[in-house]
Amino acid sequence: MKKIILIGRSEAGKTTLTQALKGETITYKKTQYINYFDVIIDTPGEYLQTARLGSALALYSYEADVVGLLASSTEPYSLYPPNITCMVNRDVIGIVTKIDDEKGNVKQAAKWLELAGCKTIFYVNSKTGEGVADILEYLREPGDVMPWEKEAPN
Ligand SMILES: Nc1nc2c(ncn2[C@@H]2O[C@H](COP(=O)(O)OP(=O)(O)O)[C@@H](O)[C@H]2O)c(=O)[nH]1
Ligand SMILES: [Mg+2]
Repeated sequence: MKKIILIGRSEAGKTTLTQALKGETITYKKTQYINYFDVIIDTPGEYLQTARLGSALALYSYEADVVGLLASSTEPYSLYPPNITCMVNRDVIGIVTKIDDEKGNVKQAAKWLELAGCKTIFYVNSKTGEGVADILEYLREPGDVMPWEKEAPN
């Protein structure tokens, strides 16, 4: 699996998504599976909340194959400057979290991630695991067997 680093403000849902991706349990086509991939680097939100976001991103992204920029549906404004992705020598994907929140605005969060430069955007509810399998598929490399593809034990 490719390794992803998660960036986002405090409360964006990085740690919860990390748990969901590491797969305490993940939901795929309505069935739950346990996942054992160790594919994630969780970061403190403070990186995003400083003026030096660009250099922090550039530095830490070297540890990973993919950078995931998070925006939750409930964020009041975006902390991402336009086209921040050009600072990073890695693939950058956008991840909208808390898509289940009634007070959230999923479209607005996705727009902010697009403005930041994300070409691909994923949508997740880390609490139920909805959408999490799509990110794992994106991180998949040739030869990787996904948890839901393993044969059921007899
Ligand atoms: N409803 C809902 N709540 C979420 C989701 N992801 C995270 N949360 C909640 O949002 C809060 C902050 O999440 P956390 O993962 O600690 O954010 P972090 O600061 O970015 O690591 C916690 O109370 C989580 O339970 C989600 O997809 N849906
Ligand atoms: Mg956290």
